[in-house]
Amino acid sequence: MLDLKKIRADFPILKREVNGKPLVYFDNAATSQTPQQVIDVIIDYYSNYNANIHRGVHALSQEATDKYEAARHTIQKHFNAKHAHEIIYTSGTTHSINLIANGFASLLKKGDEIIVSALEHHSNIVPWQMLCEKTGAILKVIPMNQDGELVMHEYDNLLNENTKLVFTNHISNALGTINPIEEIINKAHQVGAAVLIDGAQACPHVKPDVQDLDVDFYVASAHKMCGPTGVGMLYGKEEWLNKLPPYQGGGEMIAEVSFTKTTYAGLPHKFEAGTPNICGGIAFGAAIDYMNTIGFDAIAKYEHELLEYATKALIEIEGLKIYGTANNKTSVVSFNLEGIHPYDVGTILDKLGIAVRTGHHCAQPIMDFFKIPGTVRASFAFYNTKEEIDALVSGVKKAKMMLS
Ligand code: C6P
Repeated sequence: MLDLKKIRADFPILKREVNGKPLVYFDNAATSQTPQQVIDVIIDYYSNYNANIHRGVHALSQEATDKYEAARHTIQKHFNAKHAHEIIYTSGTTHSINLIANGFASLLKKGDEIIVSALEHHSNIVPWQMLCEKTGAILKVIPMNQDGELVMHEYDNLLNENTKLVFTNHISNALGTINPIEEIINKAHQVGAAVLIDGAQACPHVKPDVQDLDVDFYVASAHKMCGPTGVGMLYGKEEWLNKLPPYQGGGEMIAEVSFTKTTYAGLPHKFEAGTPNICGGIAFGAAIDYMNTIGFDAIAKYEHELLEYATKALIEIEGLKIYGTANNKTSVVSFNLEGIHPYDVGTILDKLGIAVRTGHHCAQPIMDFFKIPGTVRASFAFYNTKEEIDALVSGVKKAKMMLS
């Protein structure tokens, strides 16, 4: 059981009003809110030990370095990576994916194949298209069905000895579908392909074990799991990270530099050129600590209750259609009211203090599949309540009345 009163008191933003109404924040899939415990860590960093890391002998630099590296260990432990140097700090999921796509440019040749899923966010489509343009590799897509589930027997047909990389998200941002990543990983490994899983939408809800999954790469953003924006991580198996070339050149990522030859630093620094988001990295660790004190089992159970409660109430509204009806899904409800543009519904909800996302959710191929311009997406976090869902349902009814 979650102590909702105590949890909500941790989030100062939940006390504010929007348009004269109490804020109901249901845009958690875009970015989650930040608890005071993480805000305090950010304030502490800039108030007491702001300094560049891995560079100075002075006390502030050493303190900042120690805390930044301690946060890397927190991330390692959370994802159960074998080594801390398998955790690369990045600016977020998009950066992590581009780093891998760039690295694979030197490993792929014409005719090699990359498999992605039909449920991908644009950040999981465009970098692979760019990689294919560069290398002559071919992009193949695992199709989806009307429930927003991947058609797994089609995946079997796509895999072959030319498959070099398989890429899917763990959970779809637009529909909430939880993908069968264990099966995806096992089958890809049977043909010798590497697997990258985008955990951006999974990490706020579940605690992935990268060794147990035997995944080659796993990526996430801090801002979707109670941390700040502009920081994220890439987990990569040591042997894969050693195989990939550096992404960017600059300070920090070198062993020695001369005008005739430069040698690169070892892991993880080879992939961390320049001054990183130091405060962000430390706060990322604090966010993970915070979420673990709430507990991922309790989070998943409560969010499932919210999902069922919202789904049941919303489908009773005549003319409302939910997109994404997979058996296995997380706390995201994407829907439309018949004949009404999602943007108009979102605008009315905003007037009522309810924050939802509207549009294609950076997943245009999913919207094309359903032949719609977009949806209204309400995404719930562990600090949301059933009373807030009641407010959403009555807001949607009001929007329907005003716009019909
Ligand atoms: N989805 C959403 O509203 P960044 O922006 O790099 O932190 O994350 C990109 C990203 C990658 N994969 C998935 C599955 C995602 O959901 C996102 C971000 C947000 O759905 C903003 S578009």
